Amino acid sequence: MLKIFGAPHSRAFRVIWLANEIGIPYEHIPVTFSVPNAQCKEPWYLELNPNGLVPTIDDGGFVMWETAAINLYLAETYKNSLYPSTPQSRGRMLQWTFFATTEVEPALITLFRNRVFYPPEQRNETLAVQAEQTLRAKLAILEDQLSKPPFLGGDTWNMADFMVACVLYVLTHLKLDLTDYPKVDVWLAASLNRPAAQVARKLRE
Ligand SMILES: N[C@@H](CCC(=O)N[C@@H](CS)C(=O)NCC(=O)O)C(=O)O
Repeated sequence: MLKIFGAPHSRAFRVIWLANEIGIPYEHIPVTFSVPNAQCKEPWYLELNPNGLVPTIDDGGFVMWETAAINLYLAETYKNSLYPSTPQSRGRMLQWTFFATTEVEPALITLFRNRVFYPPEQRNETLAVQAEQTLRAKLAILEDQLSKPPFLGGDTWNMADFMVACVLYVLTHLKLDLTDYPKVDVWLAASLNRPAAQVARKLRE
């Protein structure tokens, strides 16, 4: 059975959401990542993932890490209706995946750390302001896209939508004003309210 390593409030959340979304049976091993008790730095875990971060999966002996890669692998391996069926729609899924992980996520995480996660005395407001500016520019691109077909994947919510929505989940902790991005706001809320997302969100509580 698929094993998913990583505390439910880590990026493992995204893998747990997908496993529920496409109906893969799995065992969840909630490896911790915060100091001083970071199990992801223990030798047994480093054998699985030399990068010492969560999540990691073991799919019947095939071990891999990097969240987005894991989810693309699972979606392709366990056939399901969310996986795009043409080279073009798969290209679009990859486009939005790289956009989410390389363009959106760094700004989102910097903003989250400096507005929410770090203790107040460690927060850097200059970095937060820059990150918010970058993030808003990326949200404007998503807003524009969602004004055309209703979903990033086209006419239906598919893996392209999943790969972006699971990264944007952090927004729910930021309480960023999304008035300028009404379509993103509605699309994200609907994505995060999907039954599979709710299962994964419940584990974080
Ligand atoms: N690019 C990696 C990042 C993984 C990552 O940073 N995971 C965090 C938890 S969400 C972690 O393990 N942090 C522990 C650390 O930074 O030492 C991925 O997407 O899987």
